[in-house]
Order: sequence, then C-alpha cells, then structure tokens
Amino acid sequence: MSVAMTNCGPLGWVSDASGYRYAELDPLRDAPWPPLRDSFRELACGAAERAGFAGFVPDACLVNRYAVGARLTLHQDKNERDFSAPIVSVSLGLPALFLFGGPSRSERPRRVPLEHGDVVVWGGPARLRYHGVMPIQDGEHPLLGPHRINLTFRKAG
Ligand code: MD6
Ligand code: FE
Repeated sequence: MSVAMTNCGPLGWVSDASGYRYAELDPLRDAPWPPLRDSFRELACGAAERAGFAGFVPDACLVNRYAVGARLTLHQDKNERDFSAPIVSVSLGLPALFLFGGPSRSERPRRVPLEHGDVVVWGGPARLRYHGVMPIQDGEHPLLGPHRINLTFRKAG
C-alpha cells in the first residue's frame, strides 16, 4: 500500500529527516537526478501550450509509483516558487480516480477517472486546488503490471 517516489530534472522533491523540499541532489545517492529527457520535456511543454500555458519550462519531474491499494490524501501543491506556471500530470499503468477539489479542503471533490496515457494540465485559477488519488484498485496493466505511475512536471525553482 505504498507510493515510491523519485525524480528527474534539475530539481527533485525529497522528504527526509530535515523535512520536505526541492533539492538538486538525490539524498539516497548524493548525486544529481537523472536529466529530464527531451521527449519528456516536449510532451510537457506541448501539453501546457495546448492548454494555454505557452512558455512553460519545467525544472522538475516528480515520479510517483503506486502499488495496488496506495492512495494520495487531499493536498495542495504549494512548494513551488511560481504559481503562474502550471503542473503537467501524466498517468501511466493502472487507472485511478483522481479527486479534484476546491480551494479549501472542506469542498467535496469531484472524481475524475484517469487512464494510461491521460495528461492533465493544472494551472491558472485551479493551480492551488486541493486534490488527491483514491486507493488504486487491484489489476494488472500490460506494461506496468500491478502499478500506476504518475509524472508531474513542475517549475519548482
Ligand atoms: C497523482 N498527482 O496523480 C498525483 N498534483 O498521482 C498530483 O498530486 C498532482 O496530478 C498537482 C497537479 C497535478 C497532479
Ligand atoms: Fe499534487
């Protein structure tokens, strides 16, 4: 019932004994994160542009891998420096029900099904909305087996 996390790109989201932050080094390896591949950058920038956010330049790609049963509680993404930049979210593997809430935690979220290959661009007035992921249902994806992987491209620094 766990979410495994890593990153690529100049900055990565880390949680360790000293808290949560964006960092240039992977604390597990004491080394930079793998580069953001051109194909990833082109996918993210192209999606952002089509959604009305031309000029998006991501400097972080957070990679979350969900096992069956794993979930993400309602949260806001507010540790990035510039909220005018959107977040581009790519879903792979097992499907998920994404919880799309309002500006306060108390607002009842909508449930949006996300499948392998879906891309969501999250910006403008929606940028600070609460959101989460319902527990991943049991299944077997042809490419990713019993997992869901979500990539979020961000302008963090
Ligand atoms: C996920 N995504 O879909 C988790 N945050 O697994 C997020 O928390 C998220 O998809 C901000 C913007 C888009 C997202
Ligand atoms: Fe989030």
